[in-house]
Amino acid sequence: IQPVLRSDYQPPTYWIENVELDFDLDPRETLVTSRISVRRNPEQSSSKLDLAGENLKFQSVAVDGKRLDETQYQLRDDGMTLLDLPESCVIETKVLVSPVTNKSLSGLYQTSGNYCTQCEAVGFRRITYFLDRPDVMTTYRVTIRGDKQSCPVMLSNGNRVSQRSLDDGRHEVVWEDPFPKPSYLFALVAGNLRCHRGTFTTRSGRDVALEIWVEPQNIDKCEHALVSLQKSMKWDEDVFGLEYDLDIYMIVAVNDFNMGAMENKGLNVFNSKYVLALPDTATDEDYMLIEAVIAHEYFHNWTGNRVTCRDWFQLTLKEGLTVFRDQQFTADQTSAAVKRIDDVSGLRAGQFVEDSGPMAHPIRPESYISMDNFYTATVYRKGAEIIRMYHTILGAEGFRRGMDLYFERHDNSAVTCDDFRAAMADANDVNFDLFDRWYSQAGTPELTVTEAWDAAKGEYTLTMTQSYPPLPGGNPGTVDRKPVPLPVRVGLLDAESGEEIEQHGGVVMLQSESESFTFGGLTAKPIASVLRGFSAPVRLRMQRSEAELAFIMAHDTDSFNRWDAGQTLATKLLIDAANVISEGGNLELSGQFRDAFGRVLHDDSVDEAFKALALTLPRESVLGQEMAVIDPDSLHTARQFYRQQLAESFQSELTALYNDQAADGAYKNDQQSINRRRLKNVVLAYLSALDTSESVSLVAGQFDQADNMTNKQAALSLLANLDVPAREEALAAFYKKYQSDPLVIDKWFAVQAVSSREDTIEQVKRLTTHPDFSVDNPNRVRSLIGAFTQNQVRFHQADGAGYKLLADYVLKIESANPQLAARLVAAFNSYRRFDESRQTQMQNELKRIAEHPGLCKDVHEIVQRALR
Ligand code: DPP
Ligand code: ZN
Repeated sequence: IQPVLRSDYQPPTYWIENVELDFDLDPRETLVTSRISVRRNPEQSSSKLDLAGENLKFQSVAVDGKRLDETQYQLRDDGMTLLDLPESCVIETKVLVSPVTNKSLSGLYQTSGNYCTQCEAVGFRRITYFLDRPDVMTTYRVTIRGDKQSCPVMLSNGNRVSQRSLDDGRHEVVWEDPFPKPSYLFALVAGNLRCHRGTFTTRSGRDVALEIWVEPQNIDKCEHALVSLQKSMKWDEDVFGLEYDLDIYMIVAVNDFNMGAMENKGLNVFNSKYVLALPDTATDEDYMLIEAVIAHEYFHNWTGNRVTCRDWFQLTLKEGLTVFRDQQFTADQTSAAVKRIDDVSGLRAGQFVEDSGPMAHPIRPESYISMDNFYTATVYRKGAEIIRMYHTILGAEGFRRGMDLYFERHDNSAVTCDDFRAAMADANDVNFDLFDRWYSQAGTPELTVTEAWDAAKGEYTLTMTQSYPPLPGGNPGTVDRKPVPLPVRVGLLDAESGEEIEQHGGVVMLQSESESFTFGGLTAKPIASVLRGFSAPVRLRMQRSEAELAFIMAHDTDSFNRWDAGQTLATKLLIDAANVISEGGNLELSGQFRDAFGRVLHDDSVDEAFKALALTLPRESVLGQEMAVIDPDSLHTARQFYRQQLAESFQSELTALYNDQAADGAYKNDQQSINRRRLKNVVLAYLSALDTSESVSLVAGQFDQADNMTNKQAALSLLANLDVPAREEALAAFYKKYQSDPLVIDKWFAVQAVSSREDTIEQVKRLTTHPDFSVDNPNRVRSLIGAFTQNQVRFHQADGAGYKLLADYVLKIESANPQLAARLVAAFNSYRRFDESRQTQMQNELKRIAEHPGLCKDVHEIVQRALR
């Protein structure tokens, strides 16, 4: 299989001036007729045109009304070549597609009996022959004919321009989208749906109809999504001056969806997980994610749709930027400090791992076999960090100037990451040439910081050095990597009082491999706070005593670093503890850490959400990254030991705190109540670590009495780890109560899959035979198999049973849903980080998958990268 290379980009031989699509909907034989008006690209002289097409049942092709014979075109598995076209003409093709048998959830498919499309990145070619590439932007007129009974609602992009009844029990709707768009933004939805409506008045006074379309039983679960959309529309006007352009904005929720959501012009299609919410069925985190994903897809209307990507290597142009925008939005709606901590935690847990393994790639990749494999944490989250660095360097106003120029130059066109970088530079008269390296190099840089104090001169010096750790062999992103520009936000604290030394706070730029920064006029050696707000996506290496870390935890004015100092301290201690365990020694809780934990517990100056984060120990997967060889068992034991010891040391304080929060009364949805629930459930988790009959009753009591899903799910997750009758009772009660709500049943599967119990693998195997388990529904597969792969201690069980389970499921689903299978198989990517026995077992499973006859190219790509 030949990879596609970034360096191979060629403009098309023809451009498309407009397209008319006709759909005669039928579950097995939907007839798609397309008429595309093409004109030869003036920069090209070829009269040949290659159209992409996949899984299409070809019927006919005609040019300017004349049907072509077989000498005039060539059909291939992946498309069609028209051999001799005039300078401009209309090409009409007719194909049949089969939505009901399409389990890949790409192209036109059925979900819960409704029709739905997914075209990004390359799904449009599964609907019709087309120039299915993002640099071909055109206007669409779409006619849909379908059965009145089964498809009372038929939607596509843009505005509905006509509607009529046909005489055979069918009806017809025509949609026109006035904005030119690439094919990946096309959408069609048809079926039995109901609408939750709202409006938004733009700042220029236009009324936009907002419509959220869902299956009838979900009509009462849409208000949060609607309000989130209204907030997003307002925020983008306020912060970026960006106004919505059509008169209607539709969102459709579907149950079977490979991604989170899709920003199709004027007609977003969402995984129902990111739309539907009631307090009884969705957690506070679900509410927050819904708001963030609604915002993300809405923000794409400008950063993605109006200005799109020239080719798929530029994906981070729209995704990194749009993730950054949704992060800023959420920060404004909630708490900037807490949001930053959550985002960096996510980056470290996911992207850092990706960036140090076989899938490490630059945010702008150089090659791919399947583009679907590059919708990654690197392109999205690291991409957002790169955008954040422009923002840090330029400030909010400078960044806005850059954005304004970007839209001024590139509205309605398909551009590259270089164009974005140039707009940021030109609007601010700043040189961003070196920033190019962030787009072309893979791996997470390490930033090593050392300090020196010159008492005689009153000067304090920080020396910063950057380097890239090696990546597993053969990765093109590792060749000749050069230093990247790093904005490092620094502050100095008075070592006596803990106060900020104001004149020395700010951003220093490390532009080369190593540089020293000196701060003068000091009377005593300060304590430095480095990389405040996580101002660059690096691993910070700075020798710190436990006392210094505790000092920063107590005094830093930067809340990110306060939290991070605690994480650094905990990481050091937990890894020491894991090493003690693997050597058969005895564990002791560090007194330094106990004191620090106690200070956080008693600190009334911070909000509850921050406190919840500061009291939470780093995840086992994050701890593992800091070990030379990941030892999942010792890490798990060490972390459990710390949780239990802390709970015992602070039992009365934790109990008092829990009771205080528990006295809050009925569920409320305001930010403070959300923060308090977050803290309450962190505290409950500590108390549950005591594993006494009182603590079990406390958790079981919360489960029984909870009037909201946040508290209920938190208690259920804790019970799921235990070996007590209350566990089975709670799981049974939960199932019974929510069995008709698939999103809640996903949670039921997931809490069992991430349980730390020793029999988790057996339970997961058993659950794969549960009547509610289905390999056709990605949410369900992710909630059981995907969640299980995140359970470090159980997935990596020494006998390899977890590995076999995963490999079996990858092989079971790969031919039907390659995208989903490829996501799952990536759990093996860190195999080189484990001991030899685990390495060998994972490698053997990878080889077994690699040798599977007819393996899909998505899985093939991940597996062959892992094995090389
Ligand atoms: N659905 C994905 C996203 O919005 C792809 N565009 O990020
Ligand atoms: Zn996106």
